[in-house]
Amino acid sequence: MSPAEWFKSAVVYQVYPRSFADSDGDGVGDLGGIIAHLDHLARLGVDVVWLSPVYRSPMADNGYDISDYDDVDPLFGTLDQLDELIAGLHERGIKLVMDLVVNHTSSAHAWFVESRSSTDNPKRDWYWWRPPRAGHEAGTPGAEPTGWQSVFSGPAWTLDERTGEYYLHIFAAEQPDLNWENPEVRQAVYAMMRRWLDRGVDGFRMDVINLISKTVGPPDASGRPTLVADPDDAAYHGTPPVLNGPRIHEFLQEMHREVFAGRPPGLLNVGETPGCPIDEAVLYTDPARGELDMVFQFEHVDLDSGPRGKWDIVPMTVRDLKASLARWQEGLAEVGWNSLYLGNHDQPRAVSRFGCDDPAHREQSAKTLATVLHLHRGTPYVYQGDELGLPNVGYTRLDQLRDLESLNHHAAAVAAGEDPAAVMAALSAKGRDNARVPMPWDSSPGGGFTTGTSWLDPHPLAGSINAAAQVDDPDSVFTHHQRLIALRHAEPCVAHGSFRLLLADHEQLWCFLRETPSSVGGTRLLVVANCSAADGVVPDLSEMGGWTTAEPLVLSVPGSTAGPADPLAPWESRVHRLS
Ligand code: TEU
Repeated sequence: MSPAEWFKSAVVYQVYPRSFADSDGDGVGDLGGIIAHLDHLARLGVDVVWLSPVYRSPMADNGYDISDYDDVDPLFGTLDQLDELIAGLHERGIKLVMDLVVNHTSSAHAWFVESRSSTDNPKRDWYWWRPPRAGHEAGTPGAEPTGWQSVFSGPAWTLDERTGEYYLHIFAAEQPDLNWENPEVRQAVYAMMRRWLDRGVDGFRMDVINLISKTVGPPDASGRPTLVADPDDAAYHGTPPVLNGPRIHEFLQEMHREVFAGRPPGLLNVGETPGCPIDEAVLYTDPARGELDMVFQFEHVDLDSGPRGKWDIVPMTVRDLKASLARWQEGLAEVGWNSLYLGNHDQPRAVSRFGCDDPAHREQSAKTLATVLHLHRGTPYVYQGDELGLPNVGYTRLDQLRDLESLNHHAAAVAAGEDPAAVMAALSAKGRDNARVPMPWDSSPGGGFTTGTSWLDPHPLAGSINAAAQVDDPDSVFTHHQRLIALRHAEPCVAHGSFRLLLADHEQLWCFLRETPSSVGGTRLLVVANCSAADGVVPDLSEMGGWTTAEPLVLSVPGSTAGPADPLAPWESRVHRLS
């Protein structure tokens, strides 16, 4: 493996700073809290920490609305503490990847404050400003330049009264989109990225990076390129057509040249790319193209979304899930690289969504989800709390929630006549606050997250599901993650072996084979997992050819003497090395 491919045997842990650990008692997680828990990360065995934003921000979207890319928000601490975190991680052999949010800034960023000040301000064209639609008075319904809807509900354009023009925001009105067509914008972003690398950061997780290239048309009367001008065009309405735009690869290759080229190997750049199909992911992650190392694709986390989107929850089966991941294994088998994740700060808890949060099966299903994820080909991401098997909270009331995405959706859906109870049920199942519940460190009141009152209520199960209860327990979900991470570090086949799905049509079993060529050892790793509450499920493995020995490597039921083809208990999984 070349040094540039180091990330193929690495595991990344995502820290959502607001909810990880609070060191000053204000009820909000901070850098001091992360520094105080670095040994938890070292003990787990992870190689990289992805840190969600800690930059200055009005916190409209919990930091994904940045007002100063070069400073730490006082809520989280200081630049000196960030330097201490970088040093503390590096001392433990752990890299730090920062979240890079450059599709948009905060509306409080100096760039936007200047841009909005007048139509002839030098930074006017750093954002997407457009006049009201022809024939419409500014501020009247339908006067927005296009009929696009924001991801966080409502129009994707907001009128600025001072100049009578609208500005584009794919997300919240507090998150105006940067105009990447403007080379000044690009160069300012690249310079900022270089400053962070010079400070010792090891790369970036690039927020919605495949949205930065908008499809533009001929200049309008003001000389600015049109976006979708024709109201009869389907792209004029609904979700903005900004995914994987016409210049995205050009921009990413320019970024690579301007920021990363010439730096020593060892950096990690992962793009968050909603709506990215496999063929685009190959282009993004082909090392020869100099764009990204890997991407977060969304196919599997959109399986339970119906035609009306995320909150239109539809049934999803194990067959759907394993088929989706297998498509991506096959699609990026020869060129490119997969990230592997089941949860993050935007998703509901994996064990509730893909496993089983019935107390009888929660722990086993959390271990088995980890087994199948970590044994796929790609770089696994562990989201804080998922290493403990933390389930969804079970929200029942709107006042328990804090996330603007959920609160905006509730307001819009109820205003549109939807049943408030059904809307609340969807928010409880898929709302982002599930992932943002304070990390439970011990069984003390509040779970050891803060000595104050946490910004979001502690998990109701923190008394029993917490780090202190698991780190020394050989049968815990935490320890199971440790074993999986150690296996990836010790067994090259986990990182480099081919992938072959077995029993593709089985409704309960998730089984697959990982193999390396005989020229490099000829290792065969077999994963058998029962992703159901059914007991005694027997895997028919005749399709894969036999074996003479089947060394158990990682078992969700420690001490099991079962072989690969023996019956599996509910949510039991086994990894065997075959010869
Ligand atoms: O999320 C981008 C994204 O795709 C969101 O639509 C996300 O999937 C959605 O919230 C799930 O319902 C990124 C960040 O991860 C997210 O936290 C930010 O809110 C968003 O961009 C804007 O920066």
